[in-house]
Amino acid sequence: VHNNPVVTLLDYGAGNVRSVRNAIRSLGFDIKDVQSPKDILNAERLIFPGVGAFAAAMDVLTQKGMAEALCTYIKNDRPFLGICLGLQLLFESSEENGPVNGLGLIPGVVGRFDSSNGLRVPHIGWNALQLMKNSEILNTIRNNHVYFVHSYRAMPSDDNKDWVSSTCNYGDNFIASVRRGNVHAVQFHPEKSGGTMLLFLDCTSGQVIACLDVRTNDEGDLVVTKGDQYDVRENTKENEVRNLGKPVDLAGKYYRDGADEISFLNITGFRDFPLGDLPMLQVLRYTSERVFVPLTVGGGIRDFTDGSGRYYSSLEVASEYFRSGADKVSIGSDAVYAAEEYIRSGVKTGKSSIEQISRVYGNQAVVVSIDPRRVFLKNPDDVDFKTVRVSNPGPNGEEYAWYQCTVNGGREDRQIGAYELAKAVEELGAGEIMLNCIDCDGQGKGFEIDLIRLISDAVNIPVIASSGAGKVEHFSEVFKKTNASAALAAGIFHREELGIGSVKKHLSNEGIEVRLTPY
Ligand code: 1PR
Repeated sequence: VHNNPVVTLLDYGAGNVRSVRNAIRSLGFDIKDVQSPKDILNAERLIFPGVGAFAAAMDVLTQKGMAEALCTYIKNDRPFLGICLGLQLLFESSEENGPVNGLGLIPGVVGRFDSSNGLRVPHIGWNALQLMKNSEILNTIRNNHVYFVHSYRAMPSDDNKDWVSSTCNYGDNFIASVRRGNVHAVQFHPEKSGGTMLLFLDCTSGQVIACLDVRTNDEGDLVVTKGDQYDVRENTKENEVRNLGKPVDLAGKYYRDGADEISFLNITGFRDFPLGDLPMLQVLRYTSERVFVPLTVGGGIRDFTDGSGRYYSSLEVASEYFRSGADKVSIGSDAVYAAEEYIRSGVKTGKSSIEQISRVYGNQAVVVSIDPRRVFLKNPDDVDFKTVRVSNPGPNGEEYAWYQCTVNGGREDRQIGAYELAKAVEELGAGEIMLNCIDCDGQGKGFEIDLIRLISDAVNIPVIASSGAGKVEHFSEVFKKTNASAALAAGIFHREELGIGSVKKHLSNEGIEVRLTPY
């Protein structure tokens, strides 16, 4: 019998470590899960992919007696790799919901990035490392470009300079990795950094995201579909759901083509209970086995009572998505209700899906998907919502517009604008905004620049521009004219009118930094 070498994995159950598991397996290791402190002490090599919030992780580690075992293991210079929060926990304390004490192995306090001068937080994206000392694990990363997603970071100082093996610049120079003897920890996500097979040529400021709208067709098969202003049915007598392919296959193709992230939207999630929708969970499981860039999933994230009266919180729904392989969840309708309630009462109840999920999994795991419709106005004072002077006047010469939010896949209008919603959800703890526009969806005429500029200037969290891409120039336009961090498209990729590679090549030629892949 051939036994694979074993990696011991410390997974305390607070989030998605599926991609770490898959990456470990793809390198030919078997995984042994830590059940007790003894498993830590006996590990031959230990990987600790920290997920969730600092305080919650420390609580679990302390309660289970694992904090002490970890300290002993690390002090004995046993082979160790901490990832993300698995790096932060090694420090003395964190300001995240704190101060909260950490394991205290490395001098320093983990603090939040300072967003007061316009820096977007969380820091999400591919960035270059500045190597400070030799660390074999960094040598496997070509051109030093790696994927980060975090709001908190530790800073290099005289006290911890023995540890720091690389730094990265985002607003300030923070610790990207540490190394002492056999102990390694990284703030970035090696399991999401394309593996060693990807050639990173430059650092990103424009990310390209492929979006897969998924739903069950009339035959009961889960298909990737695509709307025309959100109408996904064909214009035929049968009126069938447009079918553009299989979700797992397409996600794999887009990953190989160089997508920086893949989004799945379960577009009928607002009416079907997603935990009843096992195929979607299966899609995530399969995809995360072969796609090593971040996966976002949305649709139906809200509190729910099923047919038998069993209540599920939105947190439970999201947890199931994370366990199945999602890195982030995207909330549509429920974010609108939460924002309306927050604006009305001025009170953060802590109970909304955004607050619950970000508290446990961190802000960077919570995306809010906005589905606005443009409403032209003759006079900006006609509404109480934020308006813009439009670049292209409306059908009756209107020079202004506001962007009205909708719920249930655009089926119901609400009395809240995209601007008001974006500000409110940022305050409630959303870490990113996926900004669609129903008018532009599927039209191929370009992104709604006025809207994207309005929102990307209004918030400090990253904004993904979505809806309307039809040619490569639309991508460069949105990065040049707005502060969007990423551009998302669906139809043109599904219909193979444009490849992700050619979009990135164009962006690069236009002087916009992208992560290029060797394919
Ligand atoms: O409300 O939390 O259950 O979430 C539902 C999610 O499903 C929301 O994120 C909402 O945007 C999405 N959704 C609902 N109905 C539709 C539909 O099309 N009928 N799809 C829908 C939204 C829009 C974009 C699309 C871009 C780019 N899809 O994601 O991919 O517009 O398209 P293009 O490049 O072809 O122009 P909840």
